[in-house]
Amino acid sequence: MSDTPPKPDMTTGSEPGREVEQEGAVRDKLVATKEQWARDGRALTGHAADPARDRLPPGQRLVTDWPVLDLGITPKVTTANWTLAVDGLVENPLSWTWEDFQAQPQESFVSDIHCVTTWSRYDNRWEGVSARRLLELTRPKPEARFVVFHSFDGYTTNVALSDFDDDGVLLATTWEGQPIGRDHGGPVRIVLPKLYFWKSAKWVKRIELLAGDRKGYWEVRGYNNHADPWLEERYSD
Ligand SMILES: Nc1nc2c(c(=O)[nH]1)N[C@H]1C(S)=C(S)[C@@H](COP(=O)(O)O)O[C@H]1N2
Ligand SMILES: [Mo]
Repeated sequence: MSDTPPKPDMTTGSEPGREVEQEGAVRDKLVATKEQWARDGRALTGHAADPARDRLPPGQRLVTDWPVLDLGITPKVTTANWTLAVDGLVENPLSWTWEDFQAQPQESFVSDIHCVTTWSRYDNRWEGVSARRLLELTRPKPEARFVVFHSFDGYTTNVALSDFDDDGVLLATTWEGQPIGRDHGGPVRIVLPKLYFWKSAKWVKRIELLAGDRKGYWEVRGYNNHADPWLEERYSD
């Protein structure tokens, strides 16, 4: 019943991966507002929708720009200091530099973004390494069922391995043919097109595979563990 895991602290010292300089500070007011939204059930319509019939999930509105949304810390990650660790319950843990990443087959995928703050943006062309390629190389152990993404700003978010091991899931480096900018999580961010965008970790530095689920930054603050926009899985029950 009282499921209160420790709040992730916003330091990166205990995580594998190179330290990078941070710019800015956590926007406490924004965090408090979003925690209030979760308590209020803000933007819930009470209706599910069918992605085969509709394009816009319930309670969403279309935008044509691309808003920047994060905790307020912008890590100074570059292609020179970026590293990625994939560890936990995998047969073949890996540690990549930018060059290692670029040596992998690159795939392209077009998807829509749905943010829990109610904006959606259609037809984003992403390019990068697919989650499936990463899993093929690292080979999750049979008991691995969950994934936690760790980012250079200290952010974390969690998904089921089955949601990571899915079509269109990318470690993305370009958007609309351009390198993803620092504000949007470049040089490498996760894109999970079937889930609300808070699951798509910016500035990813570590992907950890686990047997048991472990909630991330927003998930411990009242946001839904699964986050399917078609089912309006905005908040936890
Ligand atoms: N590392 C990191 N990733 C993050 C966040 C963050 O604060 N830090 N915020 C999440 C949230 S709440 C959203 S809506 C999207 C926003 O991505 P964008 O700024 O590129 O639109 O990033 C997600 N990934
Ligand atoms: Mo968000």
